[in-house]
Amino acid sequence: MSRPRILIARRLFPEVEQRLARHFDVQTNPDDVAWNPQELARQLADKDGALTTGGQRIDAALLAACPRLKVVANMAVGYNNFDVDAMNAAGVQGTNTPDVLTETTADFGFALMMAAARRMTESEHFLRAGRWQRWSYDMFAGGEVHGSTLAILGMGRIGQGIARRGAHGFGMRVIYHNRSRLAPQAEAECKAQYVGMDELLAQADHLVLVLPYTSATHHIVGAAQLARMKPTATLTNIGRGGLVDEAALAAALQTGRLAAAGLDVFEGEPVVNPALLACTNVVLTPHIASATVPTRLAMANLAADNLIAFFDGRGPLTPVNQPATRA
Ligand code: 8YV
Repeated sequence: MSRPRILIARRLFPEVEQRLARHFDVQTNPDDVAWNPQELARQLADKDGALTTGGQRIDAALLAACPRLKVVANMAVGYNNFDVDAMNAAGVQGTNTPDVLTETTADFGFALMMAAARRMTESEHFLRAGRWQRWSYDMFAGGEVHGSTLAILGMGRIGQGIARRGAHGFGMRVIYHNRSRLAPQAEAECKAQYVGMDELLAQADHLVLVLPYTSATHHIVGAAQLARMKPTATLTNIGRGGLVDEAALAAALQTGRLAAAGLDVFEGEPVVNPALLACTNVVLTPHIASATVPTRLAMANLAADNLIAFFDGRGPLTPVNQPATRA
């Protein structure tokens, strides 16, 4: 029997590419081209499976052009690049990479919140520009982190990781809002109190967004929500750019309606809204919350494990959908 054909959509750890090549006929992307949808469909037209990295849209149009495709393993915990309904209808299994990135991503979310609150990049730019000439009492005076109120919107694994860091490491009061309330034991572990969305916004000293991006969470924080926050508060987004109305956020940052923001994700990434680039009180990073070498390797290996288990007939390890059987 011929071996399944796999596309690895972006350049990956050589050891993971080699591992996959022991199981499959593998096509790699050594030049690391970010293919457009038409080119991706062309590359996938004769493939049985794919390893994607979150930036490739798997939708009805692509699936129609790729009749052999049976499984797509996303090297990301988020899978908003998957049209799950279209994949279910087409009989295509999707998988993601939960758990292996939780603590690393929570570390980064916490660091980004702190960097925004304590104005770290803004003050570094000032220093590098040779503008530091003397001490002054309010030079880059920011907001307090320890002992303040940490508000988490989206209390999944990563949200809970950030909550634990705030509660246990920094003595913060932790409040959260989520589709569903955590079990009492999970709430106790991160000393977190469930509140409604309005209360979350009004009480937040530092609001952190860690929820999945869906049609229901599109622009979940816009002008109306920002208006309910304290002007001294910060907003950090490590979920997906589309959770925030970026134009409204930029306006709030520019007018002093909000003190600062930390953003690792952007609606049009890798293109960043110029209105955000024009704000000095925002820390901007290029979607790197999970980017440590061990974590990215674990993510790549889990995506590979999913493909291997799927084609072995063991079933996917971390499925995200329940597809109809593909003919
Ligand atoms: C990924 C992420 O690195 O896991 C996610 O959902 O956003 C990041 O950890 C990114 O999506 C590229 O795979």
